[in-house]
Amino acid sequence: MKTLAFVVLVLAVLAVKRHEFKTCKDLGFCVRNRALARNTSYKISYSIVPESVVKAASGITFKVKSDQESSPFLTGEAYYLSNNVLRFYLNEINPLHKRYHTPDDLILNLENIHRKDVTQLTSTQAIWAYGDYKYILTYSPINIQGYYKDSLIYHINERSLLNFERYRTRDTVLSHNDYNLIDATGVPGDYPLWEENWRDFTDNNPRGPSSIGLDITFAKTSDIYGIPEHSDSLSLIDTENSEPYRLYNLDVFEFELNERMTLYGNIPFILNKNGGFFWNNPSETWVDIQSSAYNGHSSKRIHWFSETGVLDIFLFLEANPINLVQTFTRLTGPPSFPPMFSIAYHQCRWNYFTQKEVKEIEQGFEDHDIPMDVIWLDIEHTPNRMYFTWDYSSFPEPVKMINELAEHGRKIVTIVDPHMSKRNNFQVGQGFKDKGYYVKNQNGDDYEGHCWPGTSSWPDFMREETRDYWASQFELKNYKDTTLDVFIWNDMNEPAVFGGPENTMPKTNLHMFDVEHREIHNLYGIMTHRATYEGLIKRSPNDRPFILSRAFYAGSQKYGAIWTGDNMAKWEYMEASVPMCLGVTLGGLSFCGSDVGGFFYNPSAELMERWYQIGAYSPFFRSHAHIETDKREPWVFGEESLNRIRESIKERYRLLPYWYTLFYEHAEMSLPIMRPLFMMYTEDLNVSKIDKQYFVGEAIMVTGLSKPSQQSVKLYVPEGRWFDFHGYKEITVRGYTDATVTKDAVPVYLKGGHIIPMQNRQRRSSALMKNDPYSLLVVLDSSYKAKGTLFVDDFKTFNYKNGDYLTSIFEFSDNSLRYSVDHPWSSSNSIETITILGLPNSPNHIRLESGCGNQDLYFTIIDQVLTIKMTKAKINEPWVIVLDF
Ligand code: MIG
Repeated sequence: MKTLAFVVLVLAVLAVKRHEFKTCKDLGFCVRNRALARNTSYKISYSIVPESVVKAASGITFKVKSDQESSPFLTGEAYYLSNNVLRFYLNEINPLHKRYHTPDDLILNLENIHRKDVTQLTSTQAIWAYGDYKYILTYSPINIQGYYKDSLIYHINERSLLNFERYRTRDTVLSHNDYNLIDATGVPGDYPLWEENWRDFTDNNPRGPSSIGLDITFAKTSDIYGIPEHSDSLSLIDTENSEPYRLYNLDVFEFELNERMTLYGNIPFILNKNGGFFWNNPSETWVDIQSSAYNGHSSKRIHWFSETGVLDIFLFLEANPINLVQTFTRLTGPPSFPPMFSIAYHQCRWNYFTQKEVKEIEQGFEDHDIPMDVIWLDIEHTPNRMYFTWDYSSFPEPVKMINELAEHGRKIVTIVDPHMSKRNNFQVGQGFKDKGYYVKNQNGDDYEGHCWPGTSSWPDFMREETRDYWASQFELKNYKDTTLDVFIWNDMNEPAVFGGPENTMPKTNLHMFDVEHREIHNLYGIMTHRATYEGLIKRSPNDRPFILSRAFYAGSQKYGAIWTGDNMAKWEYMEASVPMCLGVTLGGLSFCGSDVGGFFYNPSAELMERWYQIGAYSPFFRSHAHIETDKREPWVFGEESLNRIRESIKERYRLLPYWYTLFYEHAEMSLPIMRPLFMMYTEDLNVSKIDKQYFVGEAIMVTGLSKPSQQSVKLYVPEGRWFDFHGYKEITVRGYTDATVTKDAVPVYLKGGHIIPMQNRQRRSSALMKNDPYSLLVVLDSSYKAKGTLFVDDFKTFNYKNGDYLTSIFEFSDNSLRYSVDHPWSSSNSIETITILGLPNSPNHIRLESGCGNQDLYFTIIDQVLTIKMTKAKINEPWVIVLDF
């Protein structure tokens, strides 16, 4: 096996190698910004110069000075956006080096968003007040308060931690008067301003200190959420006595749980129930959290600081957390609308080594009657990890293999990592080199590092021409022996570099000729993802891409899915997969999943079953395993396990119409798919910390498990009417309860008031369900009402944007079920079964009041579950069914 050398090296350890990663004390900017916050005798004070305030472009521009200096050193801008967001920006007036500011079109979507004028401008304040939203920017000392319905939601720079370190020459010492500082470089302490040495690495930091920091206090707040990705609780914890939360995309090998350590992707967005804050800075960032009283109420004091860049913040105010996430998702989106196959079940392993093995795996799914949409090929399908090419000794006829899968509606995903082999027979790599598109080292030469192919270089995805060139590699004429049934996986795009500082590239590397890697690090992953997305669009403009990425940043939802990286086949990791994806969802990225089964180590049969049961309720549903683990396809654990795993996968397929409608609403309206309970029950204080239990959309509430042999689980049943999805029994308890758990399923509860569209025929892949009839599961609330929607299109193209789709609305009230077509489309699918839960008693008779031709309705009532069979109802024709009692 060609990978053996690496694998042995890599698997020799059992836990995260802490010493391979920096802590706050290893970084000068972290030490001094934190010291500033802790040592309250040191003060920085900045003010807006009142005479400098100018109304411009529907906002204001101004200059900012330190109280220790006579002339301003910062230029600023603030404006209100029509989505009720306030943007506030500060940069140096005359920096010694240009400071990196992420171009808006790289991350943001400002389409249909316009600026709204400042509503009041005085010599001391600028005020924006629109309806329920009000922002007050006070000039001296500079601070901003955000109000929703006249209640203070947050206060920015309340603690005067605003710190803006200007670029300077080495001999510059910023004078200060006792404890009154110009910036945090004046805080006494043992930290470097220029070169930083850590282990064997030297960061010679040639441009010197340039960090920025700011605090925000969330008033009347006992829980605060966001800043994914961390392997910790969803409600963020206080960090006063530990490390702050770190946001610096890294390949953290064998990451541990309950940690504020950084992981593969980061989204600098934080929120409570009414307020959100986006720190738009892609350099290394840390966040400290402290609970303390403010104006006599519990509050959360948050301190942000980044290594460099400009200060560009977005303030959000909304009626509830769903709207906050929605506005943030839209501002950094919109999310891509994934093709149907990609929300079905994926079978992956490092590695399926040969064409023959792929065939056998598919046959296994056929033989065991398990639906499956995609088989994945990890790095071993390439010769010497030269991506975009096939190892023909093991995959002699890739197109034949792909086409045979496609006959059953199935797809292939191949891995394409950003590290490009330097072997001289690798044409794609040679192309990047010849064109000068690689990231440079600080001397301006192509940066070379070590990764899977051996010596490698990394495309500079910050450059548009590099992204274009990368994108063109996916065209069928370039990516040989692929077809339109091939989709892509971008791994290692933090970027991961073997043996590099913290397993990534040096901060002194250069992008776009003069931008240090330090300035853009957290953008590298999303730009890889973007270039690949553009590649699939270039390959076939009307087909919706699917791309899985490991690294991410704010806005990654535009390009596809992410997963939580290299977890372990342990119960705790399965349990943690829920809060981890919930956190990512709060950052706008709903298309999240964990490696089902756990990446490292071998899961027991029971763990595998449980992971399938919960994985079937995560937006991205893929089984994956490390190269050294035992085989673990659904049938290797014996008959009983096979039956349970098959059933959980089939459950996912039955619910695909519901999932697909949710993904459509995610794409079109930026609504989150997975939802923590605090989002759904903003008034219920019991739910603020619940993060092992969550909603899929509004109708389904799932509870994860954490232990083997679990026969019951403590869960919380909020207000509402509830039914068990497995068996349809009504749940009558409320509040915390010990729910019985069988081996066959995790608790899945249906919330009264919703109608869930399903497809109940059993097929081998989602594509083959295209013409299948639909079913409606009507779950009545206590006033015997329910409603739902269904979205249907061709499952794969952008034609829906031109109106080629159907949406229907179904509503049960007054003993009638009304099916209406909201947006018609030529579809021949029918509705076959209607199941109604929660009727007060049994109807005597059921009749069709209008629509769908003459037909008899057959119905049965078993255990208070009413089932109606229809024979001629089409999904594109309205009808009404009446129940007579
Ligand atoms: O250094 O491509 O997280 O899913 O199987 C390991 C091999 C590289 C890490 C990914 C994992 C993938 C593996 N990759």
